Amino acid sequence: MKQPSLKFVEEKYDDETVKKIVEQFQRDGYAVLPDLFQRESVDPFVEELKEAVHFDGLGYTIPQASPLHVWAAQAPRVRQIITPTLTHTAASALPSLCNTMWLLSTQDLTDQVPGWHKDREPEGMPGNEYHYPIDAFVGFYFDDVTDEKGPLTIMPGSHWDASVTPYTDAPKKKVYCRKEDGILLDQRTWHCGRPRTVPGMRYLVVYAYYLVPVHYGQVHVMPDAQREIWMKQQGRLDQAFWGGIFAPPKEGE
Ligand SMILES: O=C(O)CCC(=O)C(=O)O
Ligand SMILES: [Fe+2]
Repeated sequence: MKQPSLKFVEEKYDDETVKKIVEQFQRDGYAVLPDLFQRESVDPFVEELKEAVHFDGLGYTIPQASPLHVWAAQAPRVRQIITPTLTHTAASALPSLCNTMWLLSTQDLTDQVPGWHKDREPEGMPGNEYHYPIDAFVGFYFDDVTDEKGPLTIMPGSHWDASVTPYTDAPKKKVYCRKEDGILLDQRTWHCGRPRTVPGMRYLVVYAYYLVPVHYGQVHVMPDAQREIWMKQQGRLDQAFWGGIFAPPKEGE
């Protein structure tokens, strides 16, 4: 396949913008990441997604081998914002893409639109002091989101204040982004999707990022002996121990 049509804004955010985004992320548990893509390139990309989507009998999917699957994950401004989002010690760790999830729905097929939930539990915040999350997600809707298109809805502050839950009167906030934006989310917040109420597909891809301890510019090659062991592991504990976040490729692949 030719290169996907989606084009990135290459220019990095200035320091003031990074500071504002990180402050909002820490306070509210989310922030819109503006202008990640060149706006006029988004619709042609959505046309390519439309071509790639197929119905597997249960729901809509995009083949994992399609270059479209992970293309948007590399937006330079997303890569820039992940490190200060997850640590104040920028020199010590590099951002890495650790999960990709497509959630495709229509007015009539809403199974992939989640109700209120948290993706992560707070990692111990008894005094409501802030702790960095160990990973963060960025969601792309590739659309100018309105009420009819199903905005992400979140409870600001619920990532650090356990008394803020959907079962209280605490405020719920719909997050509207434009097609060239993404939404950075702390997965410890209470949040939900909303179904689209007009014809067409609700596209959402969620990329999760974490920081890997790659110090002093060195990327290590896995020793052959470790690879041999990793390839043979079945259980998730052993797969993660030997290989990190991803399960090993099957032998021969
Ligand atoms: O559908 C949405 O807008 C939210 C999706 C979501 O909660 C998730 O991917 O964890
Ligand atoms: Fe979620």
